[in-house]
Amino acid sequence: MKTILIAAELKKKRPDAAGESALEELWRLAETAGLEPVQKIRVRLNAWNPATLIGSGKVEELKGLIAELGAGAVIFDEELLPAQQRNLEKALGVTVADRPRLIIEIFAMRARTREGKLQARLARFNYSLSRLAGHGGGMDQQRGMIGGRGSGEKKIEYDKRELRVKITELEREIDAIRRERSTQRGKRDSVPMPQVSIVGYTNAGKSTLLNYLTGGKHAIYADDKLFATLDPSTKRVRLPAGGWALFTDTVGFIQKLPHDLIAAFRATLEEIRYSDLILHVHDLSSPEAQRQHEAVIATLAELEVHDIPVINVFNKADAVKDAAVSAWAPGRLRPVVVSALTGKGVAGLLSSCERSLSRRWRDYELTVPPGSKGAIKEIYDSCLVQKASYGPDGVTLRFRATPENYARVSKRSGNTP
Ligand SMILES: Nc1nc2c(ncn2[C@@H]2O[C@H](COP(=O)(O)OP(=O)(O)OP(=O)(O)O)[C@@H](O)[C@H]2O)c(=O)[nH]1
Ligand SMILES: [Mg+2]
Repeated sequence: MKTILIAAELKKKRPDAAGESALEELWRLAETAGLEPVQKIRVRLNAWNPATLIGSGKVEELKGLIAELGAGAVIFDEELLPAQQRNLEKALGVTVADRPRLIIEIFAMRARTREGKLQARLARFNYSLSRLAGHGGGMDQQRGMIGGRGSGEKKIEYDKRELRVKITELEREIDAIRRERSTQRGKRDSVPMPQVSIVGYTNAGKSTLLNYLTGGKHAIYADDKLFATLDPSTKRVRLPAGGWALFTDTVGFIQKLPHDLIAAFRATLEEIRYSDLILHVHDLSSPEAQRQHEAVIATLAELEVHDIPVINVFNKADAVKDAAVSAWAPGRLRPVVVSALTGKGVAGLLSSCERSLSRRWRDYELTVPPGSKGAIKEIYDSCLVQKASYGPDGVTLRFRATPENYARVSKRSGNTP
């Protein structure tokens, strides 16, 4: 469907590159959603119009453009109030949507696992419900839009009830899956390895990086598309000095990520809070790297991720000249520059990960009596073995581990910690 993209801003705001880049991103989002963007326009307004956002004059111009281009949809970069969306649809005679709606549709299209699909549906229903309930104005706004009370209002009440029932059902289903996952996490924790979360703006190269780290063994889907990954995947990665860590690749962030989506995907995203280390992957080749960095920081704050060490990974180094590396605030961010595509810098990145994770490690020594093969394997899996010597009492291992891991393996090998 031919689609016109529109970004509106107030005249009193100085025009900057942000508006243009938001439109370009919206273009890619529209393509990802299977639409055919044909034109992007920026309009500058004296004030926001409560009924149509852009005012009647601009609406008329837009109508002309729609006819001229044969467009079937208009998408706004700004979030539209429910009334504005309906008024615009009525005035323009084509589908009108906004950025949050588009992102929610993409999530619904691209989710693969059952949990991902349910979460995307939940986001969609919540979005629809908030549209029905109206923003702030409540029912009054609805009346204004529909032009009176009566059957329209009853229909809305009915739809709202239906939606609430569906939302409750979905939440229950998601909750069941979540409990299942926390049991899995429990199992994982029984051989606790350090957990590393890979986060970053969509298309930064998170999945490509995890693929490289696992030697391409698991072939996580990576693509030059927005939101290529919706369902998290966790892989075991060997650290340079030995020992393992679990790396989780997850859904990418974007500017103005809709709240309904964050709420619906909260369970998935909250896993980040359990990690020992965060790798924040940046696309160094993007002129928007700084804005993207800020969008990611804002989303992490919204997810209440605090106090976890972060390594700022500047990816796609192969695609830029050196100068770009120092283009913005690198000192403060202490970036580790890599190319996930060629593998350049990745070994150094792993060493940085190990250094960061090892802050909680201590030196231990343990003698495992003969016949406890399981215990030895567990020590090798979850600790950093430095020396093993064989004697009459069994194997004496010198290793580094977190205090929790030491307590566990020493119990397992029949020692009292
Ligand atoms: N030149 C270059 N391209 C890269 C590099 N890393 C990733 N890419 C490309 O960037 C695109 C996005 O990579 P992904 O790994 O899918 O990115 P992602 O961060 O997982 O993206 P989402 O899952 O959509 O959030 C793909 O086309 C990759 O081939 C790199 O180091 N250099
Ligand atoms: Mg990905």
